[in-house]
Order: sequence, then C-alpha cells, then structure tokens
Amino acid sequence: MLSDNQQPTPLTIADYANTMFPTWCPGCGNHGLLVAMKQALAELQLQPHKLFFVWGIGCSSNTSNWVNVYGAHSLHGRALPVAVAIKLVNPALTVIAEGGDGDGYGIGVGHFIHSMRRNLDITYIVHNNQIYGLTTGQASPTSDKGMKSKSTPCGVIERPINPLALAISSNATYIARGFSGDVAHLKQLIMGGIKHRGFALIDVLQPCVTFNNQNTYPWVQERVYKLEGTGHDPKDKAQAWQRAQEWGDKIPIGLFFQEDRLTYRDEIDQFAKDESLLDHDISNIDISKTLEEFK
Ligand SMILES: Cc1ncc(C[n+]2csc(CCOP(=O)(O)OP(=O)(O)O)c2C)c(N)n1
Ligand code: SF4
Repeated sequence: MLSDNQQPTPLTIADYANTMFPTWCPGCGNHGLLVAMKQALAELQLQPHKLFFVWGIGCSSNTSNWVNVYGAHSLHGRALPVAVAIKLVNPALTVIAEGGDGDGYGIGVGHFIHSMRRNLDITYIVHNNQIYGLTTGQASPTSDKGMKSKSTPCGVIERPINPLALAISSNATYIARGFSGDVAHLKQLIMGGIKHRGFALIDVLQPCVTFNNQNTYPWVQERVYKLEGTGHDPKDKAQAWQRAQEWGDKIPIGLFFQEDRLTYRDEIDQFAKDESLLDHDISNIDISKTLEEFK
C-alpha cells in the first residue's frame, strides 16, 4: 500500500484487489457488486490506505477476504457502530460499511436507524438478496410475504421491511437503490454515496442464485426501472416517499433522496472540523482532579 508521502500513479481496480479470488457461488450478485465498488473507488482515485471498510457477517461481508483496503470484519449486525467509532476518531478516512439485509435490517436494525439520524459521513452498502445466504436460506426481513424458505416452509407471514422508507423517515441524507446486475449504474450510485457528506444508504438488489429462487436475475430485470429521466426530484422528500412505496411489477432504482445537513461531528464543538482525535496531544493532561471525584 502507498503511504502519504508517495506519489500515487493513477489507481485501477486491480489496486483494490488482493491475490485471492472470491468463493461466492458462480453467478452470485455479490460478484457484480464488488466490481461496481472497485470501479467506483478507482474512478474516485481513493487510495487504499485511506479507506476503512467495516463488514458485518454474511456472504456479503465475506468481501473482506478479497479486497486490499483497511477494514474490520466485525459482528453480525454490528458493522455500523464500528464504522461510527472509526469516523468519529479519524474523519480523514473514507468509511464504508457493508453487509446483508439480515445483518442491517434484522439484527442490526437499531444501529441502522440511529446511524441515519446521527448523519455521520459514512456510506452503507446493503447487499439485499432478500434471504440469509451464509446460513443457507432462511427468510430475512426483506423476504416477500408468502416466500417459502427453510425457516418459513408455509411462506413468510409478516410484511417485509421497506429499507428506503425507513431511511427516509430516519432522516438519512443520501438514499439510493441499485441492482448488482447493472454495474455501471450501481457504480454511479456508490460514487455519489461516497462523495456525499453525510450518511448514505445504498440498498442493492443482489440475487442469491443458490437459496432465493424467487427474486432471481430475470425477476429483478423485468421489474427495475431507473428514476433518472422520469422527472423524479431527489430533493423532494414527499416524492421520494412515494417512489419508495413502489414494489411489485415496477421497482425503481436510482437516487431517491439527497439533502445537505450538518453531520454529527460538525455539531460538536470539541471536534475541530476534520481533525483526527489521534492528533490530540494527551501527554500533558492532568486527570488527578477527576480521579479525586471518584474517591
Ligand atoms: C449474533 C449472531 N447471530 C446469528 C449469527 C448467524 N448468522 C451468520 S450470517 C447470518 C445471516 C446472513 O444473512 P445476511 O445478513 O442477509 O447476509 P448474506 O449472507 O445473505 O449476505 C446469520 C443469522 C451470527 N453470526 N451472529
Ligand atoms: S449462498 Fe447466495 S449470497 Fe451466498 S454466495 Fe451463494 S449465491 Fe451468493
């Protein structure tokens, strides 16, 4: 990896790969998503050592094994709190969290909501295959009602989580949906999320070709249409809310909503803008008075 004082040559997608090849099933939607991600990083010329990725647990989070960036493979549902801590301490890093729909919208849904209202400058990519892939095919929070799976042999009873509506109501400031079968479009959404200053959610329709035989590539392809060119205004929250309700014969992909708002860090005086806590001099701090209080 390059250090700060080396002159970088133009980065290519090869700079974000290591020597290992992904072990995802052939045809898995994660492959396309990884290509889109690496293309976005290369197009933005982000140096690998200035990137920090945080993953949860799942097939999606196994991305950690095949990329050349700094990162943490954390716990199931816990990618966001780790990402929040990293960004608070070192704002110079581009922080990207990634995981599955089970990870982010199930066990981690509390962190998801609170991270959005906090609006730290983090990009969150959810590989939404509407199933638990790694644990071999149980229903997830986004599985469609009626879907038969290992854990729901008679069909899912509940209605699915609507991640985009949840993000709008939780005040996320960049909200998009992509499709891993449309790499060029997804790359643009990821680039937009990384460039956005604030919490960016990119929900990605990512077919699991092994355990989800309902939401397949053809199923998604027949339904998706791009918001770009439809007259949709991403600044209009009411319009975004309406589009977020569409799920069925037509499924919109693209940028639903974007707004500028101060980040959590911006609103705390003690965090001088964009200063890393690692640069704070703590060598001459006298804490004896504080310790007295605990006696
Ligand atoms: C606290 C905890 N609970 C449960 C598990 C088991 N587990 C591992 S991955 C997973 C779900 C994977 O589904 P998803 O998050 O949608 O990711 P995918 O594998 O589909 O990418 C579960 C339940 C775990 N590792 N940790
Ligand atoms: S089980 Fe599904 S999500 Fe996991 S690697 Fe295979 S196709 Fe992809």
